[in-house]
Amino acid sequence: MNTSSNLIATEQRLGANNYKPLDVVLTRGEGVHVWDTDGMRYLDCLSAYSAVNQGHCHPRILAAMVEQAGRLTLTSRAFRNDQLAYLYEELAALTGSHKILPMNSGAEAVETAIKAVRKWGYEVKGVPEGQAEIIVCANNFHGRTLSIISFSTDPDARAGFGPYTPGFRTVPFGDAEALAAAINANTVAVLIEPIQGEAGVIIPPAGYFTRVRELCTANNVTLILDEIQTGLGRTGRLLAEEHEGIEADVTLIGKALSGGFYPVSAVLSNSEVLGVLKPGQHGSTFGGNPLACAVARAALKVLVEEGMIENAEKMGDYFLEGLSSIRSNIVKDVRGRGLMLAVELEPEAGGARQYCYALKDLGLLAKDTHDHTIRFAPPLVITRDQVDWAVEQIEKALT
Ligand code: IF1
Repeated sequence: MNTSSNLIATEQRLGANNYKPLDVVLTRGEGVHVWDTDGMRYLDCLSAYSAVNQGHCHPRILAAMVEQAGRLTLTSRAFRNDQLAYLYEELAALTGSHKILPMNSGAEAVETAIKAVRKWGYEVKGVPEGQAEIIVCANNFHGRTLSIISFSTDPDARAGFGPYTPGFRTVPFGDAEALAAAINANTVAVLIEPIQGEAGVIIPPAGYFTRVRELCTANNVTLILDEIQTGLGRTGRLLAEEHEGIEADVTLIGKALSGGFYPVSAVLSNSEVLGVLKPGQHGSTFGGNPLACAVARAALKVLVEEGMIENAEKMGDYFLEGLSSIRSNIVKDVRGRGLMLAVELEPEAGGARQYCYALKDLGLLAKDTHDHTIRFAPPLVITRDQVDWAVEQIEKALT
C-alpha cells in the first residue's frame, strides 16, 4: 500500500465516521493550489469552505503567525495582550462596527450572538423572561452545536440529538412576507445567511434584504447576518450585505478571518446588543488571544491591500460567464455571486459526487452539496488563466 491508502485506512479505523471526504490526501498548499501525497497538483475550488480566501499559506499571514508564535500565543482574557486592541481598531475601521467580541469557531460566534440578542431582548426590548424568540430560515446552515442544530431543518444535522433548545421559529428563505407574519412582540432577532451556502448557494430574490431590514427596524428586531461564509471578500464585497445596500445590527464572521491558519471568529455589532454582556457572562479561553489577533490582522490586511475583494468580483463574473457557456444536458442551473458559485445538475445526472471525482482526476477539487449541486469557491487570488483552465475541466467533466 502507498502512503495515501495507509493514511486513509488508519483514518477509517480510528476516526469517528462523521465525514465522507473525497479520497485525496493533501500535504501542501500554495495560493490556489494544493498537492497530494503522490505529488499531483490540484486547483482548489473549495478553499476549505471559504476559510482560505487569501490562498493557501499566504506568506504575509504566515510571517505574522510565526513572529507572534515566537513571542506570545495565549494569555487568556484574565490579562490583556498587546494585539487585541489593534484587531478591534482595524475591524471597526473596516466594517463600521462599534463593539466586537472575538471567538474561535463560526458556531461559537453564532452561539454568542444568540446569547447576546436574548439578553438584549429581556433587558432592552422588554420581552418577558424566557419568552424570547429568534426567527431563522429553512435550509439554514449555522454550525453544529446543540442550539444551532435545534433550529436546523436538515434531518442529518438534527435528528437524534434532542432534546432541543427552544425559542426558534422557522420561515422560508427569501420570503419577506412570511417573515413579516412570523414576527411578534417576543421576537428578539432574525438570523439569516446572505446567501445560503450549504443549501446549494441559494441567492434570495432582489429586494428581499431591503424588506427584511425594514421589518426588523419597524419591529425593533435585531438583524443578525451570518457572514461566516459569505463575508471577507467571497462574494466580491467585504461583506455580502453591501450587495443589498443594507446594514445588519449584528454580523458574524469567521473562516477567512484567519486566512485558514487558525480558528478565529468574531461578532460585530452596534453598542446596544453586545453592550448587554457583562463580566462573567460570556467568554472563551482562546477567544481574542494574541496569536489569533496577529493572524487575523494580517489576514484582513492582505485581503484589502492585495485587491482580493475586487478580484473576487471580476473573476467571479468571469467564472460565472464561463460556467454559463457550458453546453451540457445534465446542467440544470448555474448561479453565483463573486467567487461563491454553483452548478446544479439535473436529477437524471445521478448525483454530483461522481462529477467531483471526475474533476479530481482532472486536477480540480470541488465539493458536492445536497446530491445534485457542485460548489465552486476558489481562493480569491485566482487569475483569469486559472479560471479558463477550471472552466475547461468542468466542461470536460460535465459533457
Ligand atoms: C463542516 C457547509 C460550508 C457556515 C455558516 C456558520 C458555520 C458555517 C454560514 C459554522 C460552517 C461549514 C462547516 C463545515 C462545512 C461547512 C459548510 F457545507 F456545511 F455548509 F462552508 F458550506 N455559518 N460551514 O457555512 O462555522 O463552526 O464550522 O467554524 O464540515 O461542518 P464553524
